[in-house]
Amino acid sequence: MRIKKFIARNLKEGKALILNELGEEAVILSSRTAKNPETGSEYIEIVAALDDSPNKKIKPQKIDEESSIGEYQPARTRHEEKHSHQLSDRILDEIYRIQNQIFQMNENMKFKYSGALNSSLSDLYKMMRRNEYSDEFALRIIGALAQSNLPPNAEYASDKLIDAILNKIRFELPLQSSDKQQIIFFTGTTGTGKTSALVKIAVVCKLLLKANIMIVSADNYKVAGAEQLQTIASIASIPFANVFSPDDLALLIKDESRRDFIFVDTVGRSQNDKSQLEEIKSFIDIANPNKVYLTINANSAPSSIVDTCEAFSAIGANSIVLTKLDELAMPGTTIESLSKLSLPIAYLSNGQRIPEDIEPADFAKMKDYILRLKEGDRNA
Ligand SMILES: Nc1nc2c(ncn2[C@@H]2O[C@H](COP(=O)(O)OP(=O)(O)OP(=O)(O)O)[C@@H](O)[C@H]2O)c(=O)[nH]1
Ligand SMILES: [Mg+2]
Repeated sequence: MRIKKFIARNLKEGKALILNELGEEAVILSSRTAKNPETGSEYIEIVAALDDSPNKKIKPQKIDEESSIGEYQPARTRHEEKHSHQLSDRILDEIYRIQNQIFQMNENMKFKYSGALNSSLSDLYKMMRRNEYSDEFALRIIGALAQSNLPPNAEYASDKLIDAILNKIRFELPLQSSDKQQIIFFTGTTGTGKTSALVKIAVVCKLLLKANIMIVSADNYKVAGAEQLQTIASIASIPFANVFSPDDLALLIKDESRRDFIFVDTVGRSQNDKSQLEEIKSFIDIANPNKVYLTINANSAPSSIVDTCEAFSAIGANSIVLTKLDELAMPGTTIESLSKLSLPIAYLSNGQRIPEDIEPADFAKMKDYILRLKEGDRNA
């Protein structure tokens, strides 16, 4: 839409100027008479517009010699009323057009590399971006796929994509029987499911491996934390003990040498609190465990997953139990951060039921979660 102001000595001259410059399709938006302060002579100021957008819907009011615009009228004429409605319709049209452009710009920014990819790779790229994979990660995966002479078949390419992502995640076998005593720690940030995972895995070891097991709580910070674990242990007929210091734990491990497994629960600590992490490390160091699991809530922010893994690796964590997968809304970000981690994943926890909602982690089960991601894309 072009909008222009015209100054003329009178209406007739003003309309002639508009007709000359904007043509017959132009409409008058406003007009007013004013006085030149220097000469004292009157002049008329007219604002006119021409809708030259290709998809204009409303036929503008034409300017003709009979129109009464510009002359002072205290009340609005029917002509002006109609004119005003046409104007607001056009302004609305313009707002919709701008909104559409902004949406298009956003889409272009989100999928900024899709134009440079062939159609099947572009579909995959868009699917990853919609599922919150970062541009950098999506392009790395797409680049690897492109080099593998991908056929132009989206279904096949998508399967290859999933494999490429999963190949970046390491998996580890669940606990196995051994003829030696095994000490298993559970560590992680607050509320990520340490105690639940411990009980689930302990019960599975007792039932499936017919192992002689014991549960120990080194979490004496949380009010009723140890009591809660003791209650569950007693329901499952699993011996339970509390330890208050690393030395307590060392003594207990010695006294309980006939146990196949001793599962040790620890207090939830922030990955950012080095001194509190050191305290957990003092228990780990003295016990010399076979496995130190780190529970990671699959719904945590990607940066926190990476930071947590680094901080807990530094105190001895060497394997991951990925929890709360049943609450996962957007797997893209989680899968991407997991593929950056140095630790393997051993178990997947997907609910609160003990012991049902835990399973050994592997390629196929993780693939199920990514397939859900594709489902999300279909609904997007
Ligand atoms: N939906 C869902 N909830 C879970 C899962 N694992 C644990 N929870 C729940 O998460 C909450 C915290 O679990 P806990 O096992 O107490 O977590 P924690 O890490 O021991 O917590 P702190 O000892 O307080 O640090 C409980 O309500 C659990 O039932 C899971 O896989 N899915
Ligand atoms: Mg706990």
